[in-house]
Amino acid sequence: MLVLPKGIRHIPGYLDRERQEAVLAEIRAVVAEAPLFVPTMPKTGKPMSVRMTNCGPLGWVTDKERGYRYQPTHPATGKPWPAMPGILMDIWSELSGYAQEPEACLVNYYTDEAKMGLHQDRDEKDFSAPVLSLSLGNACLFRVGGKNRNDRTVSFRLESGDAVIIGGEGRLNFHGVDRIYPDTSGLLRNGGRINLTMRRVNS
Ligand code: MD3
Ligand code: FE
Repeated sequence: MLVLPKGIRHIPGYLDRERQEAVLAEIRAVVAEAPLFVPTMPKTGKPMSVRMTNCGPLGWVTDKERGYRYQPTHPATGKPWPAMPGILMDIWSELSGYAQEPEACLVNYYTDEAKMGLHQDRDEKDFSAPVLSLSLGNACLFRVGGKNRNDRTVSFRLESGDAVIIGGEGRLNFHGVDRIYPDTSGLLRNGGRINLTMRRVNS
């Protein structure tokens, strides 16, 4: 039996197909207004393989010059991020157990070749609020460890419709996406995977 670290809860199949389609339609509208951008690593400028955009008052961005940060505008268009869709607000209230609304929703798009290295999320001011993740499209192999890079990790699949809730205690655990499994979902016509990560940023 797979045991996840304390503070990390996986809910397989939380969104049924109809609700996945409804969320996807909203995300397509977000991407139309706030195009996917190529995030680059601080200092080196090396591009990540994931493409990103955001909705809500704040969005996570990174580039060579200014590094990881949250900001209220899109890095290419300079426009404010699109509003957080109501359906995402609803899912946040159903699952987060947190009274305040999410401030940021990061949209990560993975082609079937993309991955995300093991990392910690520490660009938020408030680590006590939960983080809520929703997966759409092809499955991935997700990995989560402890608070130190060298801690033991556990790996499991995230499928379309799955939710992961990271509570206060799991907030600083290392995590990453090792691979995408092609042709494991019919949700996205051109394959790949979308992950939505909803957060509080400034407490
Ligand atoms: C576990 N995204 O954008 S979401 C990220 O699937 C990120 O796109 C991954 O890691 C993705 O930063 C994972 C699930 C997640 C988010 C935050 C966590 C898991 C986490 C923070 C601590 C531990
Ligand atoms: Fe992360």
